[in-house]
Amino acid sequence: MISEKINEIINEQINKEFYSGYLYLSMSARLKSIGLFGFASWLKNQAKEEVEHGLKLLDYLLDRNSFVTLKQIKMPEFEFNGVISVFNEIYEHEKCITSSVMEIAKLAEDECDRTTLSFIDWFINEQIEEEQQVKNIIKRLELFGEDKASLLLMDKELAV
Ligand code: OFO
Repeated sequence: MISEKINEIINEQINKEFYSGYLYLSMSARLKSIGLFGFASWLKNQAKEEVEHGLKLLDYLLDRNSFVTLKQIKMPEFEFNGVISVFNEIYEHEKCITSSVMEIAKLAEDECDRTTLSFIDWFINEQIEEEQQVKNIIKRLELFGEDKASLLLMDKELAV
């Protein structure tokens, strides 16, 4: 069994992952409503991945005979000021998630909990990949600014 502190921080992380899913789903809905179907489907897919991350953490707690406490998921908040602003918000959000994953790793290290440390490694690598993916989208959006033809081309590319 893992310590109470690790149990608690992982329960918090489950909530953050589900919140991420909720946030990306609401962004996806907003983008779909303005006709950016590719961006919307990419985000909907990200939302599903976030739920998978939450479930992965939940299963870990159960596999370690620990307690799962599902907390209230807050209402997703974001300002819609165009596509770049959405992706900048996602990038900032992912950086916060990376910090909280790092906090789990730090706590596991302090407690010499090698099982949690090795488990959380997958999340650290996933965060590197996700931050990079979002940064790459931002770089390209910045490149063509307000050009609608390029935006629609990218929308087509991102469709999943
Ligand atoms: Fe956005 O990644 Fe989950 O952890």
